[in-house]
Amino acid sequence: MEKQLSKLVSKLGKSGWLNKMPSEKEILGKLRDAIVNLDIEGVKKASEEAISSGIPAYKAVIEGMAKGMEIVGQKYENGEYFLAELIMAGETMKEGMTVLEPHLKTGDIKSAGKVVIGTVKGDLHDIGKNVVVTLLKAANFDIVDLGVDVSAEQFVEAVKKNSPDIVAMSALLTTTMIEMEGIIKALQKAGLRKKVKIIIGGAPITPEYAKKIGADAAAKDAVEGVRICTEWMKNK
Ligand code: B12
Repeated sequence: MEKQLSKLVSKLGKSGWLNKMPSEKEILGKLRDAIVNLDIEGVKKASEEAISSGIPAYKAVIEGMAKGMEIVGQKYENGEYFLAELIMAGETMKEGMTVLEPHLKTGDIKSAGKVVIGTVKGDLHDIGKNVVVTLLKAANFDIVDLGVDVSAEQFVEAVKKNSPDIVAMSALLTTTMIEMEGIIKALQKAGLRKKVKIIIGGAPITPEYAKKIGADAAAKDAVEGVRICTEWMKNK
């Protein structure tokens, strides 16, 4: 059996068939480029290719599509892309997510913990937050998603109502990240701060900023965020 298999592999190798199979790097590159080129059909195709090649869905999101979004941001800064392209890039990423998201789910296992999450007041960016939500769900967390433009009062109300283990906040703008401090202060004032762990994220967020405003952690991406939340729940 082993001999037959190695014969087959060698035959395929000689025929060049194996070499024609795109590598993981190539597929992730296709995903990145499809986002940069605002190519909805291309992103769907590359997402399907990623899944059929056995690339983990989270990797396709973080190392493929999110990398493309970074480039879109740079193009916007350089004046090469305008708001219309930013919107299209967001829509393109959402299409990719519809293919990848079902492959991130792990089923009905016991909840790992409860997370209240939202994008802070004044900020409408939700693609990154939604990636975090998807990966937290895949790790069996119960999620209360407050959406975008969420005020301190709404966070406080949601914590009172749902008694979560973790509060997660997202901000993509330097003008809205400052809202996070107000939300932490509001939780303190309501006597809820000690009952929850707080994690923050988004492009302008750093661990130093988290420390400065009294959050428990900052994550550079959704994978790191889920790892931190999972660690917290283990130590609870
Ligand atoms: C798409 C986009 C938009 C879309 C948003 C669509 C949507 N539904 O979200 C639209 C067109 C609406 C938009 C609007 C604006 N945008 Co915009 N946008 C972007 C862009 C290109 C990509 C953001 C994105 O989705 N990235 C992909 C995701 C996957 O990455 P992410 O959000 O960073 O999230 C990851 C991590 O940060 C982390 N994470 C995020 N949140 C959280 C939370 C937690 C708890 C954890 C653990 C982790 C985590 O995990 C995620 C996945 O790994 C960025 C450029 C960039 N490179 O960030 C500009 C950018 C953020 N936008 C910018 C600007 C200026 C604007 C506008 C003001 C433009 C305008 N003139 O109107 C408006 C503001 C609207 C508002 N009030 O919010 C600037 C911000 C500059 C600044 N320093 O503040 C950027 C950086 C572009 C630039 N280079 O100038 N934008």
